[in-house]
Amino acid sequence: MIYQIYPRSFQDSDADGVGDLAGIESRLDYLAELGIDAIWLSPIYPSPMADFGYDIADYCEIDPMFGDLAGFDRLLAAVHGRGLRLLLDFVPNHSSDQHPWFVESRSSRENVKRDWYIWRDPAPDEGPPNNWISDFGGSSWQWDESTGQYYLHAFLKSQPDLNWRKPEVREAMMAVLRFWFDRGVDGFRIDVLWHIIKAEGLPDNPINAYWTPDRTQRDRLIQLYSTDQPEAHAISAEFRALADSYGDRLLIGEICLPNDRLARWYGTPDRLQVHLPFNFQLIENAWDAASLRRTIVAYEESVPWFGWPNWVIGSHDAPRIAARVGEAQARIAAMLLLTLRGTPTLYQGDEIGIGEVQIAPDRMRDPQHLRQPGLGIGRDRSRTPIPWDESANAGFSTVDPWLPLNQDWQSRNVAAQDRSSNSLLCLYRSLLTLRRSHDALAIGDFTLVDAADEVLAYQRRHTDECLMIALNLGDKTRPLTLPTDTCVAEVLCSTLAERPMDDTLAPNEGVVLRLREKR
Ligand code: TEU
Repeated sequence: MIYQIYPRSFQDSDADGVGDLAGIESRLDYLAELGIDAIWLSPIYPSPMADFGYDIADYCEIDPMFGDLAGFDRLLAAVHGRGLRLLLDFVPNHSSDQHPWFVESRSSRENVKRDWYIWRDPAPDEGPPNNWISDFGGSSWQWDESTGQYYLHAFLKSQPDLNWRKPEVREAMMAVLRFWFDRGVDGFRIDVLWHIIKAEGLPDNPINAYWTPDRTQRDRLIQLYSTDQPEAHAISAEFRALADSYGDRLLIGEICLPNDRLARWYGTPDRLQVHLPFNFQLIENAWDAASLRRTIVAYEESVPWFGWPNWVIGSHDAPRIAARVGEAQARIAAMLLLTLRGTPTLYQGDEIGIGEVQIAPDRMRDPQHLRQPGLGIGRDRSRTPIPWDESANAGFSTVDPWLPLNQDWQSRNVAAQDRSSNSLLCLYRSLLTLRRSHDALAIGDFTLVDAADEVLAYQRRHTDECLMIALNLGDKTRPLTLPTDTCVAEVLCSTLAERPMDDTLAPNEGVVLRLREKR
């Protein structure tokens, strides 16, 4: 299992209200005990923090807010010392406008780095070169007065897009990957991988006829020419070749596309791309058994035979799972995430079920929200600090944290859940232990099983072991139907403290059962 750490909000060690590397190091025992395999760190590089680290000013350094390279090496050694892996966030699509490459690029039209970024003359009407809209709202083009051209930015104007058609850019970025691989990093999550190349000629994107004003400005257009270009797949294959040259390293692609197009990012058997194109469908899917069933089957069918599936249920960009499905179903979500076939990614804080967090308007920091208020797309609510215990500032910091804590932190914190054997945290630990001790869960086949309404049921099989998972997505008691000629050999886990001793599922109950043939 991959555990995503949002470094600003994990643990502060130097009393500035923002988390840091030494803080993470001090909490590694917690992660090891939870039973994770790898940590993915959101960006820790020098950054003006306009997009909280996704605007990078130096790809090969650590922001002083988080520590320094020596501290990073210590953290990496400590992670490895516990038998865990460390993945970094690689942000190839754009840099910060403070990156020396961009500073040079915008200095004059003749600068050697001018076309390291995407500069264009205005359209005949003096407006932007095309109709593209930034993910954070407004035109994707920013006018530069002193050199009389526009530059492209898929996100903030302080995040100019790099020009991946330029060989020098590719070489510089490959050197970045080598820098971290040489230090011993186990892999990368690659930010907006499907964005990195734009269609030749930068044609206008088509209008989305289904757009309504409750959706983001970005969705006014279909991102046909600005994303998912064939040339980006070639670059993805180059990343993989480099990673493979180092041996056992992992590449995850952050890619938001439908199944058929997502699957292409695995590459082909003779030219592999990323190991795991992130699968965000559990984040987006309606929370009901029938549609989850369809989603899971369609995704399973789309994964090529040489590829390995993965599931993500939360992130620093998405609403909290517990806020979305509620306290009772957050336990079902945990069981689903950890029993599906494929690598699960868990976002920090979801293991204690942090739900909706109220953030006063004057404390909101996310540029996505601040630029398009009123749409409910703010990401701050998923980025609040981890409440560790009942002490001041929840043990996260000795000072007021950069974002407020979850309102219920005095009861919902790691220490409290550690003490209560019935907590969500303990359920996560049990499920992770189960996953480790049963190959059927870790690597077994997946088959859907017929089930009552509102129940999602499937089997996982490996050699002679057959496990069945049954999840009651509703709040009524439901029959627990076993496949013909089988009976329960053992109840390996229930999401509830007391499981009814009959062939039913209690409201909001999920179970992992070991089946055997009836004799
Ligand atoms: O996110 C890319 C991305 O797809 C987001 O725009 C997403 O659609 C949105 O946040 C959903 O609410 C990555 C990072 O994860 C995000 O934090 C960055 O802001 C973004 O790239 C730019 O680097």
